[in-house]
Amino acid sequence: MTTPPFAIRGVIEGFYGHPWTHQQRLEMIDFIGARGMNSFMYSPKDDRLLRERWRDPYDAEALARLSELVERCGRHDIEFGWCISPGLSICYSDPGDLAALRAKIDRGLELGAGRVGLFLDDIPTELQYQADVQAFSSLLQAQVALVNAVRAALPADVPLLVCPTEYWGRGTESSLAELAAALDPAVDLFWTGRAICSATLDLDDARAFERTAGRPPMYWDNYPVNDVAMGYELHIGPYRGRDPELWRASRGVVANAMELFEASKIPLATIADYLADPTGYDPETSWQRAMRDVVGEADLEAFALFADNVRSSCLEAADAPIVEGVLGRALFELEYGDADAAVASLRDLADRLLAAAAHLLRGPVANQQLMQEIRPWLAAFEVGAEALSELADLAAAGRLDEDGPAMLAPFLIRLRRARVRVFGDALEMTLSVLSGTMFRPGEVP
Ligand code: LTM
Repeated sequence: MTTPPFAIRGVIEGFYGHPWTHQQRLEMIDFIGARGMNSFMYSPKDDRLLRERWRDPYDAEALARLSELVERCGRHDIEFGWCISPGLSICYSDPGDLAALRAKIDRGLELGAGRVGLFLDDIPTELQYQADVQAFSSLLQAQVALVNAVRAALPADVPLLVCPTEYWGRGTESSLAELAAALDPAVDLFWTGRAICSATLDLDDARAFERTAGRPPMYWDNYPVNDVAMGYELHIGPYRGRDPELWRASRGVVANAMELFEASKIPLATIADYLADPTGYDPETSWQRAMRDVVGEADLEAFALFADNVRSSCLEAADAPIVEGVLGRALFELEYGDADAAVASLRDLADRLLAAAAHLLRGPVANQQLMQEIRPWLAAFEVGAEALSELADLAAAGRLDEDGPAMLAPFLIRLRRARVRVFGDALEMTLSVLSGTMFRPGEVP
């Protein structure tokens, strides 16, 4: 096997929401280790001991758990990244806070962490304490002092990875240049690309970052994460839009996962494939393999059909290509062409979707935990399948115009109430037109 070109390839538990359980973390380390990844970064936003209560020491139980994670990483040659996010409340000029931070980092090192992460993302963008306003000319200068002090206190062989407060953009920003020029050159910087959730990660942008910052970016890739405002999307689609040559100007990539643990495994398996062989990577082939691995052969057909309808994410141009394709063609044929063919294609699609939904929701499915996690999307999938079935019946009876409003509007309402994104816009737009029902932006009937 050839050496993967990206030096760092891994997963960051860096989402907002319920952190994974200890058992899930152990399982994820096994999962990514089996797929050639070599980094697990532990930084759930809602682990209070890492953010809100960053000064507090770990108790014995927490230390034992972290130690077990480090040990499990060691079995797979995975580096455990121990991270801390003090930026919500640290007083940069207070020696007591610096001492508390160093003491906490020392605990991480004693556990055997291979890399330290100092994260300053999602914090106030102005200095908060009067003492800091007097001591530093800006937040950036205060952070430079903090990072350099932490770097100086770390053993030389322990890498320090910093997530700056401005962690996305064009890579040409003067603030990035100012920060990077003042930092110890040994400090690595996280970057999420052009956006917080970037549709593409390009070599040209990485090179721009490298010119500005004097070091290549370490990518914190916000896919498949679906926290905060993205909570209505299920990010199980394949990794895409990442330059095959990105490794030429980057330290590596860690992917921020979803709180939905089982569901995360599918896209993460495709990310592992890309990172192992970015040139040979084919998203759809990798995706089929990932679904087979996580879902199992027996449920693959039903699951793959469902998954095709929840592709919506910052990476994907098409939300639900199979349904969009059949609907678009059938509506055209019903109006201007071969109505029988249109009815047949709608009927066939509806039956396949109904069978898949029934199987995944109520059948003997191997990965029950996955079905539990994604239940809201499966339930909406079934409502959409029922709507398509009704549409096929109405079209077959030639009663779309007469009965469409009464028969289709209830499905539209149920889909709207589901508050999860399935079928993209295609189905709701069709039901809206055929039932003569319109909702205002944000309206939930
Ligand atoms: O992306 C970064 C560096 N920080 C946070 C993440 O913790 C969060 O999961 C993502 C997605 O919402 N956005 C962030 O800003």
